[in-house]
Amino acid sequence: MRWPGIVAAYRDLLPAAARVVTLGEGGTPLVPSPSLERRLGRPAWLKLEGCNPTGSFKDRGMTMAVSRALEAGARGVVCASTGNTAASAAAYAARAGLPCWIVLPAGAVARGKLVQASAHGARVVAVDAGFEAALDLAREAASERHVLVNSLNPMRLEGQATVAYELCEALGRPPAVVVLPVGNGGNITACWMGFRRWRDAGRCSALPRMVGVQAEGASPLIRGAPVERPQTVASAIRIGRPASWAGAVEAAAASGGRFVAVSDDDILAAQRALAGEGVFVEPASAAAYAGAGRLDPAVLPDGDVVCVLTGHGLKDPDAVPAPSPERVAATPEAVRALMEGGGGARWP
Ligand code: AN7
Repeated sequence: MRWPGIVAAYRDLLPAAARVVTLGEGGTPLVPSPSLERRLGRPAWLKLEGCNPTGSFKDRGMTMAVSRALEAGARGVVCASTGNTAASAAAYAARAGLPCWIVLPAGAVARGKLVQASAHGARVVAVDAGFEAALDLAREAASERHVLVNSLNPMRLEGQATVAYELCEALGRPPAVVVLPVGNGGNITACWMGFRRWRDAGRCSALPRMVGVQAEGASPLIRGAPVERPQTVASAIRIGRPASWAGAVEAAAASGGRFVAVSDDDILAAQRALAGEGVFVEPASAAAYAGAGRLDPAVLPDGDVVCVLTGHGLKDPDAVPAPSPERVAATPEAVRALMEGGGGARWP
């Protein structure tokens, strides 16, 4: 069956769109995590949002935001970004035939994301400031002609809510716990909205606990105060003043969930562990897995635990130690001798 993209798949739960700009986003794999199941003693799942068209969950929101912008007669779209919003906005704007303007914190965006934005023809502006200032700039520069497609645009959250619908359908009921990385707070807000919509439509009665994971050096929601100069290897969530602060707090509190902080070492170890079971994600996404590993099985509700893995590992190749292939003679004997000895390129 051909997957039509989230707008067509969940038409009954989304605002109407006359003309849909889609790249077939959503419908992403949900695969078991043997390591997390062992750790938590419950069915544990990985939602592979890195399998979206531009390699991150942002595509779910971007199909809605760009469709609506086109419909409203916009001349272009604009966003600030730690990288994935930029890549997604650039792709969907290209698809719509609209120019795309991107404001980035200089030197703070992973290589794969920058490459994507320029490949799709976006105009990229870098400022000597953090993401928060870049967002302020984009917001002020935006207008009816140049529509802001950050998650402050309500269409973004509408689209991102569809991850909740997919989880409920795939499992036949809502998960007991959903763990996801939090930067600006848009995604946890949208996901929680999605579960409540699913319940209000009479399709389930229970709701999951929402657990938001932040990096220790960029954890305003755990500290309860903005972080002036956020630091973490997970550049996607290097955000000290989340725009959707209230929505994120509400999602965790109302669902009986919480926020968890994980160190950069935890994040990189989680990235390696996931890669070891065949799933390559960027550091921000690995944070969710690291946070899930911190949950105490003794107080965890029964049922499925889902880790939302928001972005693909290829987004940020520099976060991984450079591979060092073993050099051998170009003969089958030399290669076979290595294989028999169990050698090969390893992640150090
Ligand atoms: C892989 O692209 O903020 O809490 O500008 O790229 O909704 O911000 C990205 C965020 C998690 C956090 N995982 O989601 C941007 C941007 C990945 C991300 C988040 C981001 P929010």
